[in-house]
Amino acid sequence: MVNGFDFALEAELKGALRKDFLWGYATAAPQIEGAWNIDGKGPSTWDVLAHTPGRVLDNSTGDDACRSYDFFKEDVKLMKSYGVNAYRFSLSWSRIIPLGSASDPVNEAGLAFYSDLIDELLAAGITPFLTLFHWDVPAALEERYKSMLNQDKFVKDFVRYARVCFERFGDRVKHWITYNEPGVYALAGYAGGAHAPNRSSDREKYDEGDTSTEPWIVGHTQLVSHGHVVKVYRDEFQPKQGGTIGITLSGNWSEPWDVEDESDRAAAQRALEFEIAWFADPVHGIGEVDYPACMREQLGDRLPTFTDNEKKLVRGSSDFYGMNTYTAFFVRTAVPPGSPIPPEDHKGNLLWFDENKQGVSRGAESDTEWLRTSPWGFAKLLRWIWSRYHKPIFVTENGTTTKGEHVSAPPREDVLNDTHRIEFYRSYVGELAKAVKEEGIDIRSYFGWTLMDNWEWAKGYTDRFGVTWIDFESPEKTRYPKRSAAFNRQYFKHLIAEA
Ligand code: GBH
Repeated sequence: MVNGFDFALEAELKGALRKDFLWGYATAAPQIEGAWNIDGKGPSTWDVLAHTPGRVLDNSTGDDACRSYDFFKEDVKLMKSYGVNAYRFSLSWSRIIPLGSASDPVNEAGLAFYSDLIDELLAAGITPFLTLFHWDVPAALEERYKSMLNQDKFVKDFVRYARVCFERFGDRVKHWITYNEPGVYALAGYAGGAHAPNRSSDREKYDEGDTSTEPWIVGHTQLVSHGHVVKVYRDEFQPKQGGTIGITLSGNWSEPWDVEDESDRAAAQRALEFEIAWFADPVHGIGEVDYPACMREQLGDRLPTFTDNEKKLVRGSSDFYGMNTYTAFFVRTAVPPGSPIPPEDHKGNLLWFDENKQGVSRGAESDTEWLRTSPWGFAKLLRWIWSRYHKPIFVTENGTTTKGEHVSAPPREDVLNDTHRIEFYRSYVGELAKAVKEEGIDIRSYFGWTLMDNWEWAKGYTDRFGVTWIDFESPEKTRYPKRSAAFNRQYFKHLIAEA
């Protein structure tokens, strides 16, 4: 027993993770910073969304969120008390360049905020991982030219923004991520439409957009602009700064509903390829640079093609496989062969189930519809990614909500004793350690999602993913550590090899 936590079952995993394994928590600027219009910050598309009635489930905004802009020093202290050695956070582009474009001025106050945060982290012995883009486009770029729908203009602006960040922070920051989950950004913002910039073919809800084409264009713009940024980093900064750079992809495991059924097995493979290989094949694959064949087959020329130059930019453009994953699903084929698949379909013609044919559940329920505890799927996904791409894996997000945390402050001990979340981390991190120990899969980091309850995008404050409970009613957004924070501290101490 270590501080009340028992690792008897994990005894054989002691020291399984490399001694320089990086672990900590991940966050995103719009979800925690607040200060949405302070010190010169320009509005982002998420600020526009939040200030449009009816777009956020609880009608909240991220105007204040956790006020991490004001309390970042407290947050670093909190992380230190949690025993982490790394922190992944995103930069708000419109805090750094309020109007966003390559010819717009930078905002020194915004740069100073991130510079101070980086210094504070380093002084605490915490390695910063910076994400350049976690979904918040400067609103001015959306207004001027529809941002990612205009690849040429967007590439120039994104490259210049990245360059400013490398110039100002690259002396101290050695871990860069260009995009967080380009696929989720493209689908939630341009297919489903619930995320910024709220584009979709669904005219009952959204004024503009075309679900059948725009997500694929936006995905392509992200891949190509990522490639350009990586080239700039490698040519101009990496030689002297010596850091690493890559892209983080989202992806959950998909399992056939009936493993005996060929059509279900094909569905599961399509699910993985539409969700993951969409980006991972062009970046990490071998052979001809293109999107997966099953996507081409279903989407035809609605899926962009890569020019020769784009192929060169994109292939090999990530030093590692950045992996965000949460859960697993059972899947079947929706429309049978021979019948037309609707042009709005963007997931590979699938149906989803919580139980398989034998009635086995995908896992324990969380407080979030789509999310169940499915460590078995994580174990399979790690192996699928490793065998298909063979790149060092950085797990950059993984975590859960848990029922019963919507209480008023101060939260009682039993609310803070988040056993469901502890079991989530115990099982997923245990699978990660097993994959390293038993199969030699090269895994180098683990970031829990997330440091503290936050503004969960279009779900507002209704999803609490944190290892810290936040009193959103209090002016100072009081932080209360949950027991999972203490659990992870002890667990990683057990799992990481001693220096
Ligand atoms: C991550 O995305 C984000 O990077 C992070 O900012 C966010 O806070 C975290 O997840 C928790 O949600 O409603 O059935 O259509 C994870 C990928 C993709 C998961 C979209 C939820 C919606 C499923 N997300 N998905 S559904």
